[in-house]
Amino acid sequence: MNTSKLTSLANKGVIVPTLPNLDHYWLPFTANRQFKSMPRLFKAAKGNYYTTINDRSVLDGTSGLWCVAAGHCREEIASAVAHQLRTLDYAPAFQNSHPLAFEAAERLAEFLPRGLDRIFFTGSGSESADTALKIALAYQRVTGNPLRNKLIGRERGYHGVNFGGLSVGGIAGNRKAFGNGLTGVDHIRHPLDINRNAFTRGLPQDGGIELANEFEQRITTLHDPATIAALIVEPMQGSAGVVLPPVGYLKRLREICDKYGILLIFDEVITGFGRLGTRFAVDYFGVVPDIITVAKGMTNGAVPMGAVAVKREIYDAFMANSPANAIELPHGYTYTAHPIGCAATIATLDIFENEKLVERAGNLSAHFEQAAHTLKGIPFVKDVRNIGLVAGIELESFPGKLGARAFATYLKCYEMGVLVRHTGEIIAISPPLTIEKHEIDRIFSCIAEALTSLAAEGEQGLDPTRYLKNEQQWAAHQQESHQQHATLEQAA
Ligand code: PXG
Ligand code: PLP
Repeated sequence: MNTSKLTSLANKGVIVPTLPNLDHYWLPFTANRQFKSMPRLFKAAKGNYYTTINDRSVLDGTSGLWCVAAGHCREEIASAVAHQLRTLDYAPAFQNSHPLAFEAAERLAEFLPRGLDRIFFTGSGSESADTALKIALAYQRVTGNPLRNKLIGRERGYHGVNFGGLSVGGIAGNRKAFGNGLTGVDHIRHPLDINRNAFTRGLPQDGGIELANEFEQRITTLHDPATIAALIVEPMQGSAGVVLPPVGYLKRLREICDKYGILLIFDEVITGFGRLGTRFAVDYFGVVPDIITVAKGMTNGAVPMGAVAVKREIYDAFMANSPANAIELPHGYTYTAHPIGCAATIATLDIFENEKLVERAGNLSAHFEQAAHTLKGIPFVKDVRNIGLVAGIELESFPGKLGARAFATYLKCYEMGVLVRHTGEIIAISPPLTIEKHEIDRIFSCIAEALTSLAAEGEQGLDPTRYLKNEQQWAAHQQESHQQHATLEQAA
């Protein structure tokens, strides 16, 4: 039912539902039927907290989906975006542009690791991943290596949901429904080894070099290395449940890429913008790729936007090897360098600078690590992994119900007013960089409490219908009142 119909009913003294009609929106990566039976809706947010539609305060332990690094509803971003919308709402991205696009690129280039200072704008992390892969393939072609056309990704990798990123990605559940994807793609092993490294604080110490060497072995035995265009990896695998590279691993991957002329792409959609306590994972690990992808934190989540930064030599190669007046890269989006995205990016970079957010995150990471590892010994916790302001808590599954325990933990924490993220049987924590120590403590003590109560409840604790009774009653009531309105409306 539309708003004007509801308003006219309200004017007739009929009670109007406060819950929107849930029928039409198909939620992404969500169990839609389950969600719609107990909708978890936020109506506002400020700083490190959300307000739910039924007026509860929820501490944001996840920065939204890893994106709201500077805390919610930042006035600086809101006013920059509002101003831009009133000044220049849109300018054609192809064959025209606007000054803010160049300013945003320059500001980003200053913030990014040195040398990665030629910037292509996108609308999301998925678009960044596909753009980076296309630039890598086209680069090999313009530099006279058209047979270098294979792409290598990694098991458990996440590079978004578009066909390129999906193909190099390595999360089986995301791939299997969607056919064959790109051809000419292979994957290297992921570095997670719980048996060896459970409860390691920070990076695992051992095994990095041998694991990276497996990449070399794979490309030389299964492929001619001269057919590989690029290797794409997340320096820390976020979506697959916080998988950390062992010491020395990324550096060795870089060496192997150099040895065989393979481009190295770091997908920093999650690790960029201070998440590890450094500006980028590049700074944390001291390993510099040829191409970096970013999104999320770049606009503080306020406007959908991403970017791909390439080494100057890559950009220059396109300029040097394309005919005069030719389009050097036939690629781009309607919304590439969208004015409001550029305004949000610049405002976000200002906040990072003014509030020294990266240093703040770095200074908090020891406390965060300590708090995360208090979960050792809590029921079902079989590993805690941490780096910067990221923690992954891996749980033992209930037999035959993979993911049910993490989902119940998420629901229980949500009831207790803390938002955590669950993926498979892993809880991932990644609070805004503006988080306070007492809030960090609250997140982990809430998880401990949730798990302890799940242990007491046994299998029935895994049943989602046990949680959020208010939301459930309210959803049922609201659905009913939507139906009543529809009936009244028909009768009228
Ligand atoms: N690359 C990486 C490394 C990512 O983490 C993407 C690309 C895709 O970005 P977009 O903007 O297209 O979603 C991502 C996104 C989670 C979670 O809970 C992670 C992401 C997105 C949503 C949820 O781990 N990562
Ligand atoms: N589909 C059609 C029919 C289009 O015309 C366009 C862009 O012009 C697209 C898809 C791509 O849209 P976007 O540039 O927003 O990615």
